[in-house]
Amino acid sequence: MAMNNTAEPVTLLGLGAMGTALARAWLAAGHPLTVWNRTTSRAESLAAEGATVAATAAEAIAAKGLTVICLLDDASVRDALSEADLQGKDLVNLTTSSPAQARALAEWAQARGARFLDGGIMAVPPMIGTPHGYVFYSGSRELFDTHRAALAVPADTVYVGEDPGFAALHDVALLSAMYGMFAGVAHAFALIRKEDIRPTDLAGRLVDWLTAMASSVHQTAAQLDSGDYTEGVASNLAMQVAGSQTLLRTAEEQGISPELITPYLDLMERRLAGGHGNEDTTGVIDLLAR
Ligand code: FVH
Repeated sequence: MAMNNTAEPVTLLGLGAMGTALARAWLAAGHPLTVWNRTTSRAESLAAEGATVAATAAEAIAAKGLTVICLLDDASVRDALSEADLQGKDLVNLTTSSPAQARALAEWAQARGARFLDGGIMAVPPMIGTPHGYVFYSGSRELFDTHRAALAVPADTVYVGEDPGFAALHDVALLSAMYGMFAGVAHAFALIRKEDIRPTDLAGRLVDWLTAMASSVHQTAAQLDSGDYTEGVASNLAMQVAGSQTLLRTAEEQGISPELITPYLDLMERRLAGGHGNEDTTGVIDLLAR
């Protein structure tokens, strides 16, 4: 791989599916790259592509430049960092974490003399190094600004604040919404599965419908901002709860368990029982606070 003299050195801990994709993006952009992985054999192909392989995480971190971590989970990050000298180091953790885990790791790293930035990757490995996907970052703004060019190599960067927990919170909020969508999609396919309707035909219709409905997110946000959940309401809660009985009856008729959709329908009913039939479904959010 041709070295770019102006590209800063990067150290990467973790060569799983995502770590390997990140490594290839930095190598392709000419960044001198040091890598470490618990299972050394996973570094072999990258060594052939120009990466320097460190024997330990501590040795990798001791190399010059930015250190990026992309391991399985918070526990593996703690393991990998336990022996390293972090004094004066810039650490970016792209491992999926909870906000509290990210804040605790930031505090731990800062107490050892490092600057810390947490990241939440909104991409799957094939998107790395393409215009698709991006990474949320939060924590040290100085670190982010210093290494912005290197961080932008694998994917676009979106800085969401000094709180090191915010990147994780944005990441998990988006992933949680995605799983809600996957649940609805699974239910929809289950409904038609035994009928003479091709899943590939339903797929296009589902995508069109979900894309159209996605813009309702902006209305929900505006209602949360104003506190008025009747603002701009087109389909009120009373009507939606009445309609949900048809969803349940159809699941019954088709011999399908409604278990993926009932949690949300039950919350709509509870909000209606609280006397909010003229509102949008936004009030469901209030019921989730513990
Ligand atoms: N892949 C994806 O689609 C998602 C997209 C969004 C972001 N996630 C997060 O990225 C982190 C890494 O994910 P990954 O896809 O690279 O995961 P794996 O391929 O399973 O690789 C795991 C790496 O972690 C190493 N590892 C595991 N346990 C330990 C440990 N105790 N000490 C040191 N390293 C550990 C593992 O090493 P090895 O098994 O090869 O020795 C891999 O390098 C993750 O947070 C996703 O949520 C990916």
